[in-house]
Amino acid sequence: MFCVQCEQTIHTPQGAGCTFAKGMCGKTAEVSDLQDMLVHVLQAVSIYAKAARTVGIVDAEVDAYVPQAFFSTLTNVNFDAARILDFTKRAQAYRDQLKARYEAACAERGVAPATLSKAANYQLPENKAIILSDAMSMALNRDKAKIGEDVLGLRLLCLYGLKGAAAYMEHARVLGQTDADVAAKFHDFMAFLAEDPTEVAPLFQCAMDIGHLNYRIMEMLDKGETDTFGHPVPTRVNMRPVKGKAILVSGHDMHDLELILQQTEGKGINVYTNGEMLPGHAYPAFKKYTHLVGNYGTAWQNQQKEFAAFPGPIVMTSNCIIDPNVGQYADRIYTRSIVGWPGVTHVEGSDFSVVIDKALSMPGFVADETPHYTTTGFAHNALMQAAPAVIEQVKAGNIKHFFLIGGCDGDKSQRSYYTDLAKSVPKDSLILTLACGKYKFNDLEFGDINGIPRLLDVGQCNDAYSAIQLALALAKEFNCGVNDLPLSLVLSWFEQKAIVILLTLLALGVKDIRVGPTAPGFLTDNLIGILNQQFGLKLITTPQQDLEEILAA
Ligand code: FS2
Ligand code: SF4
Repeated sequence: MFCVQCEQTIHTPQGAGCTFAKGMCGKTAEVSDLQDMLVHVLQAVSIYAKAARTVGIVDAEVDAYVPQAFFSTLTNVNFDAARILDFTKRAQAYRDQLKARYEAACAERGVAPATLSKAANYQLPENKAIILSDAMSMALNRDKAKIGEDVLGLRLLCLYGLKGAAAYMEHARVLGQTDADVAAKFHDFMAFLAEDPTEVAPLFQCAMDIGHLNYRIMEMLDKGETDTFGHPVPTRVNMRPVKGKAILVSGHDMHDLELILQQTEGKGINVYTNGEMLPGHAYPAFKKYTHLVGNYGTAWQNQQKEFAAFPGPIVMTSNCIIDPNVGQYADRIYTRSIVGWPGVTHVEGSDFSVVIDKALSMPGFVADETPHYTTTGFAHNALMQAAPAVIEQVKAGNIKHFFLIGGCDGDKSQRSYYTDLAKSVPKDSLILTLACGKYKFNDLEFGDINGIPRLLDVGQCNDAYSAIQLALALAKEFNCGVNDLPLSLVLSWFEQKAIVILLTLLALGVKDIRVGPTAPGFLTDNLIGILNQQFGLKLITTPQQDLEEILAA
């Protein structure tokens, strides 16, 4: 196995990655190799989807399937070898159908089909041992000695960024948002990467193009969420348990949260959000569900302790899942969509009876705890409504700086940096936050500046879109560029959604972003140097040093 896609990978020597029997996340070598195979076959589908478009064939089912199955290869999404293999077989079936349709259309037009690469026509062997042996030759670092670490790093930057974009495409699709042009570009990138590119410039361009594409995808997802559930409104959320039976919903999928709320109504079950579901409380469509009582737990890395203590079933609608056997709750955690853990019940379709029955059979919380609140829901509409007051305070000199401190959480001790930074920013600063990294400080009291809360939780990782909208609006008001604003972005990364958000910000020209807690293992010092030179991208140091530099700039 070779996997270097997340922050917890093995860093010594630089770029080493997880290469033994199991990754640091618990992914087995078998699952990792099968995921490499899945990526390979999905790229073959994309090669044919691209070719098919030249003869007018656009298949919406294929366009949806490729990013959906690709999503299963992100960190902490699917650890189930049997399901990864099923996804691969289905991908091959789609490839074969497209190939047949493409060749028939060419014959009909009297043109010769394009000569496509060997990779496009790979045939999955019947025997699993042979599949695994083939998969080993598809390891992402297979030609590292030939191409060098920088080219490999750039290929991985593109591939991992594209994985993040695929995840957001799937989240958008669930909410009815698809776009054939976006799908076409997505297939183009998959096909490009399947060719094992070796030139630095086109790879850099590809990374930026993926960033631009993801901006459009985040816009689609935002539309899907706000059209379906309304525009988030600032909402106080209780972070302590309430007496009664309980279901916990984690991940990013608001559609699943809605289904669970509908099906539990009147059944005497309280529903709690976890991790990235917290912003769900802010959507108007969920306000009518009084049994959506609060948020339980913090970010993904604490789930083995927190889920073990939760007296009800847990639904993982997307990333991040980690080994449920450690906390002995594998019999009451349920996976959805592309999420998988071997032996854990997977709920297909829209019927959550199995989860509801489990909740009814369990004790739930026996007593209320003293409430403790956090506030979420400062997505773009709420931010725009607050913008005139914010601008007034900026002009009056009461707000001097904006910090965006957000991204993924994780278990490295260096991540206390983000708590310390949030606590140390000057009192005349506003802090915007998003994604699960907010749990490093969203239970703290930051006060307000003349009625404007100093901590503004924008939402999930994909709600970076809202933060970008605010930055654009402020830049317009002050007649300057986004980089001229007193706005500093200090991001924490963990998995591939964060990589694509970083690419999006870079593609939009946002400069001087700080990233931590460590550099991605797949980026060489050389590549970090280039990103620093071109975009001013920096790694975090200490809160004091970074703050001094930011405020002096
Ligand atoms: Fe946090 Fe995990 Fe949001 Fe990431 S719950 S690190 O997948 O996408 O953020
Ligand atoms: Fe290692 Fe991260 Fe890959 Fe898991 S996802 S195998 S921890 S690099």
